[in-house]
Amino acid sequence: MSYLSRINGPDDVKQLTTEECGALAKELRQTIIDTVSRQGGHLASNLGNVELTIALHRAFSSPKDKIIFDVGHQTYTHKLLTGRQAQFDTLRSYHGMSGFPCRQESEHDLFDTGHSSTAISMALGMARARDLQGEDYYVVAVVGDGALTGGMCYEAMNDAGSGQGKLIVILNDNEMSISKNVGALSTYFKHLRASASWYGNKKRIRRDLERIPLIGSALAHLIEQAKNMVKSVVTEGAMFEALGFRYLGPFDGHSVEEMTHVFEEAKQVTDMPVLIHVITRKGNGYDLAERQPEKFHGVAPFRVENGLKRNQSSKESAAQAAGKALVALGAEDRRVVAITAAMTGGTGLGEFAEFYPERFFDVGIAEQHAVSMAAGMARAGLRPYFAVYATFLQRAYDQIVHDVCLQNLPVCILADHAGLVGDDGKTHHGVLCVPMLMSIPNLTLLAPRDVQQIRGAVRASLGVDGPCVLVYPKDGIEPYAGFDDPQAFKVGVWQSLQQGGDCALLAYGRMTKHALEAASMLKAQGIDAEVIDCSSLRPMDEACLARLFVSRKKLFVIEEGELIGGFGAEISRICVERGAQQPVCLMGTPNRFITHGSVGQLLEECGLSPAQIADRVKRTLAGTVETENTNG
Ligand SMILES: Cc1ncc(C[n+]2csc(CCOP(=O)(O)OP(=O)(O)O)c2C)c(N)n1
Repeated sequence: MSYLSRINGPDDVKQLTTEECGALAKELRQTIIDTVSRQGGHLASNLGNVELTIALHRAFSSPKDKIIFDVGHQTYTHKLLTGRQAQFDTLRSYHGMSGFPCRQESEHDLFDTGHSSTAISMALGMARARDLQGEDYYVVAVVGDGALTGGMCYEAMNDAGSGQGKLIVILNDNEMSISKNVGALSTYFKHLRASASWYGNKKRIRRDLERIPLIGSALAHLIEQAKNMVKSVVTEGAMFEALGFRYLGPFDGHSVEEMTHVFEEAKQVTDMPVLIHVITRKGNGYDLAERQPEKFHGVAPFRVENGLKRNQSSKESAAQAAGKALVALGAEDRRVVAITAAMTGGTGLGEFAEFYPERFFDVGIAEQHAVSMAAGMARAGLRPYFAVYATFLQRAYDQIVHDVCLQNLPVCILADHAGLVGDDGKTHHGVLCVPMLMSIPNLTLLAPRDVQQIRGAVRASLGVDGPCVLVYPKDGIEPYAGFDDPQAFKVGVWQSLQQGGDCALLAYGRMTKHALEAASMLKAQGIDAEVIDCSSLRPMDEACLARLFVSRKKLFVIEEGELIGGFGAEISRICVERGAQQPVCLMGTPNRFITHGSVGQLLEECGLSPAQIADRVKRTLAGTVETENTNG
């Protein structure tokens, strides 16, 4: 019987000897590799923290003690040790287990998270609530060195450092964010890590001293204490100490014994917060991931023997199309610079970084800073492009409003992963992107329908003398036959892709294709629908709108985004304002957080497949549609 199958919860982990924990770690790694190779997911980070998580569940008593994982992409071992083995093979699938912490799944998950650098704030909040309510438990935040490039961590540490006790921050330092970690802090951590070799020596010396009869143990303890004091106060962890934390480390994050011991030690410090610096190796235990941790950070299903994707696709992704277009723009205009917040590969900026390293900036996981820095660059004469996933852009809302749009600066944001993203689920969908941006003055908002139009829109954005955001989905959509002229993209111009007198379907992004498909289904049923690609969300095509109002055709607005405050809502507002004499029907994502699954399954859940669109149009025109509740 395997050790893992005997673990029904953290109490069972506590029963294991150190050697048994070693065997358990092996089984956990194998389970994670097998499952992720079938389901896709975050591999390298989860292989890196197996022992760390075992030790956490040995030293602390979850759910009484609160363990909060920053981001939450590295919680597979935690899930497997907290009673969720049976569901693990449904990881990230529709109605299956979430790839991130999920409160609905387990009392051991404290927040549903997926965005970085929030754990210390949440932990401090819980610690304060505990103290105020006279309760007694430990609160632990597990934070990566990548996450520690996010400014919120320092806001939280600055706040906690004024004396918050029984708050433990574990810095899981693997030198990697998704790619190599960046900035002055990563250099600082390197210095701290250099003393890890000292720690190895210390263990050996301690072992030797302990062999001395009678006084050996006490002597070793004394020397260790003195060394620890000198070590942390004089050199190591000075930055954390200055923030009011007791710094312990660095320690070997792959030794369950060492970790358990250190965590127990940290529990004794009750009058100030503690930061424990742990060194781990991303991808540990799977050779391919150890050698290419960036490639194996987040993976689609792959073959374990060679690491190759199970479903190879030669299709160009939206990010690749945007990245290539930016490289071309960079060749023509030296003012063009590119910015990423720790997502070079994901946002398609790899080639730009290679071609123009001096014009490429990875600022760390710091979206707010990225936007304000771009404002500075634009103010001083550059044309900055910040490529970012739509969901992470939420964080920089005020910077977009205050630092960019209020100043009317030519900053261009490439908002990738807009709409539904699929298996990463509710923390990662970019369905709030359009509503979030729709109302900001001065902003040009473009939503190209396919990779060809993305190229056209990137090019067109350089001609926009003010703030501009391009939104496009995660998946690349190949140009549709007959509509693939890259020069055709014009700001403020909509394109009628198909004529039809019975009604008009207005769509943007991925939904344009669905509208076309729906229109051909309707045609087969005798309904002629015009299909309009509204890729310029702001400014709108006033001439086209005026024509539609005169025609009195029923309007159907179809968008892969939140209905409230979205493009359709704005069209409705304009209709009311201008006294338009026709009904408007809106289709979009409902006002709730949408689960994980394939994009197709999720679109279906939201009623946005071509067949569902056609059906809704048909029923509406026939007057048989019931009022649909969009707030569910
Ligand atoms: C606000 C935000 N921006 C970007 C990301 C994408 N992201 C997920 S994990 C990650 C790297 C995290 O690195 P680290 O904290 O060191 O954890 P590791 O994966 O190395 O264990 C990034 C950039 C995110 N989750 N949240």
